[in-house]
Amino acid sequence: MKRLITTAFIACFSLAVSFAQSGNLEIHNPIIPGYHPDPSICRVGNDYYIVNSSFQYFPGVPIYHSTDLVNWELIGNVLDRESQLPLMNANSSGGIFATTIRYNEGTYYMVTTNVTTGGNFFVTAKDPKGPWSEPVYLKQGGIDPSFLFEDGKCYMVSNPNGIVLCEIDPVTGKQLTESKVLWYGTGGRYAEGPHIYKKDGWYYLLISEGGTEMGHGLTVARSRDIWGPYESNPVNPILTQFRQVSQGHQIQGTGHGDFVQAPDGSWWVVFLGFRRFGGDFHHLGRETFIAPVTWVAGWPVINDGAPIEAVMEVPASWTAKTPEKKAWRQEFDSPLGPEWVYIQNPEMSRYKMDKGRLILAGAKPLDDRDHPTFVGVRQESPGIVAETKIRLDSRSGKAGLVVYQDFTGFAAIEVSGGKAVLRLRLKSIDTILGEVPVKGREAVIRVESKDGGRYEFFADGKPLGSFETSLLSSEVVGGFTGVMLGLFAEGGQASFEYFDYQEK
Ligand code: 6LW
Repeated sequence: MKRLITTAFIACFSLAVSFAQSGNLEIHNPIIPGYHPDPSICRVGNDYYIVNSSFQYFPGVPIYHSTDLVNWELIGNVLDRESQLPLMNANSSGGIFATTIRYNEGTYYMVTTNVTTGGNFFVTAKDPKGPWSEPVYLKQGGIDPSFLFEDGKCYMVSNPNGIVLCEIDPVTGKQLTESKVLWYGTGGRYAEGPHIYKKDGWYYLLISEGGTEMGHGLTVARSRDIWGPYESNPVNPILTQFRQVSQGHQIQGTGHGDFVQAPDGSWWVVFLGFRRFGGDFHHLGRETFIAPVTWVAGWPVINDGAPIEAVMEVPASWTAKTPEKKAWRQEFDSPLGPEWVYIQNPEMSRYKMDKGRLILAGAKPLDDRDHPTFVGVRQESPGIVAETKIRLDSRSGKAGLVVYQDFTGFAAIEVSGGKAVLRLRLKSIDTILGEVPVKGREAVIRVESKDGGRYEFFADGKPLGSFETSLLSSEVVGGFTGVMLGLFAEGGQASFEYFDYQEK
């Protein structure tokens, strides 16, 4: 069971709950913090849904629900069966790339690419909480597929070479027309993440350019005919922090977005961005942000052209409660919730619960890339405390708590016979940063980050070592993901009494 921690912790970190003034919506960006890239959004009635890419993790494609665009609740993972999501031996940042969610006549569609196995496909559901169908594979290649439903037709865009359009059968996936190139973008590298919309007699083609780093951005083109020709917006890009005015902002890399219209007629864009810590480094992955969209002379304008800020008061016809910091304890007496994910497809015989303990049977090392025994959650705030109580149940093997960016970059508190060690594994570096003795193979192990600048590690309250979060950043380790906080076992068997997660 997952219990909210509501007493001592809340007193310590004072969870301010405030209401924005009527007529202004207070947005706290990112709206879905931690590794949640490539957001796609759809609205059905008063309900909004966002999906994100998930790469090598299983289950895949987290799906969030909101009624106010500010508060988002994880309601599941779209791909929760191996038949939908084969990930064996998937490289870090392989697996599931960008996703799109759409709704048409009673059916939800989630379309994406498994870059490891299978390519482009979609799944469908009557209820976004699932169950979702088996995959229907698509012929048109490239990444970042998206659909537009119009007048009984289903159009697909993706980016095999330029942004390409075809019509498909939304039941069988069969391609019904040739693929036609619509646009190559404005000349930025990596024209990708396309979505197509119909508004006021125009087709708008929204894409990302610049690569998903500092120079990322959104550009748009329009046409009266879905097949083109498309004219580029004269003031592209419509979103980027890669300008002089925003060069000092913590938030960078904004791009890869999707538009949505609220019931009151207002328009919004959700997009990815990242927050820098300790210089030009980000370790929490690409996160999901939001900004208002207005239409000027037939073109979308994002946030009035102003930079994206962490807190923005924007005009809206509704207000919303400010999201709270998270603080919870996972007790191991019932199945884990959708926030817990594995690396590649797990062998569930290695993960058992008994008498309130999570029992992990160790397998290959974490850096082996072959479905190690690992289960973890996203680090969703720069300031966190994560703690567990572990008991090594076998004479051999080691197990513990890991801050994991990918299989070439992680730091683990490893408990083995009589000691807890802090091991940093970073590309060609594999080193022990600290060691303390533990009694009887049991220890309380803990990682803290006060403000996103450093990680500090402890065993039974004794310091094991610390280092800058930049060592586990995407700039150093590489990849498309963000830090996960996980429990693991390598060889042997270990059991865990609880897992605490607290945001500062
Ligand atoms: C995604 C592409 C991108 O498919 O990065 O930022 C890729 N944009 O559109 C992986 O997230």
